[in-house]
Amino acid sequence: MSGYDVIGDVHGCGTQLEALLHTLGYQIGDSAYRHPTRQAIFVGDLIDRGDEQLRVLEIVKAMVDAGSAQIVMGNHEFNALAYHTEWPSGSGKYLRPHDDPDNPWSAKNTRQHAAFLEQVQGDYRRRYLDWFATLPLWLDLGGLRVVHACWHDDSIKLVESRCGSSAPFAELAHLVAASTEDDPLYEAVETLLKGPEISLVAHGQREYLDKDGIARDSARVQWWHSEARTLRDIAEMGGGFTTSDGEPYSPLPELELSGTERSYVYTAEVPVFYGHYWRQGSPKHRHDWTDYTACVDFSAVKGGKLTAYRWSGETTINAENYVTPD
Ligand SMILES: [Mn+2]
Repeated sequence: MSGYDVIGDVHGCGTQLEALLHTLGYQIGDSAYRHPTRQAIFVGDLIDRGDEQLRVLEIVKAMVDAGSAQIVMGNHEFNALAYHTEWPSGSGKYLRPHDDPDNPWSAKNTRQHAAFLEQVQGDYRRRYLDWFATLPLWLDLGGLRVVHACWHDDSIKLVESRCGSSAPFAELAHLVAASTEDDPLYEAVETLLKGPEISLVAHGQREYLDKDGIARDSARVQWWHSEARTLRDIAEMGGGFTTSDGEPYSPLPELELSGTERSYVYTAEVPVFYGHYWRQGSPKHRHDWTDYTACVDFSAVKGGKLTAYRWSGETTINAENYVTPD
């Protein structure tokens, strides 16, 4: 093996996936795409939104089964598992609520999952849900690391000590715990699959309106900025520059972070690749990568390009190694 091609969130974009695999030099064999000397790694979120989800699942599972790819779980694979798991058994309730008139999130969860429900049915659905349950939450391959949203040592240690595995959801009890808000496993899995957030209100700041006009009291943590030391450095507010009262949002203060907040900042000197963050435009902007972190999600299903990072043993990220389809 001469290296790995880390492929961003596919979100059901089958045509783009095949174009990218061709650009990277993968060829279809009897059962799966392969490269003579390299292996693909998927960062999760194969499903959600796009209209070729079944095709994408067929391509990627065949590659994983053939040993020509590896994959980590994304938040949408996790959500699908929870959506389709009835708990307690026989209750008509699900770990991710739906068809539940008493639960205000019920209809939203079904709307978000509609494309999968429509496209992946019957035996196929069972087959791919069973496969999702086997996916690891992270991969540590020595010279590089891969996770869907955030590499966080404390969360990884918690999953390992609690579940004894990086792929905990073949056991139903772990899926139940990870769907229970006050369980520490819930927090750890949220951090790895959705990324950490920081409370602005707890730091004396006001709520802000995000790009969809929704009032928010917390911001995304820019865990990839190894130099981040203060609230201003670390908080990412998704285009929110107005308070929830419609006033301009003043710059965040340079407040010190707590120990837990600081623990999210990635300071290891091992390249880590992640998706999840819906980056826009060219992958070569410095915002999207640092010496040791590289985002590979460039919004394939929202008009961006499905993107890979071609890693060949380098010890620091080189933005020239991002690849998009020809
Ligand atoms: Mn995601």
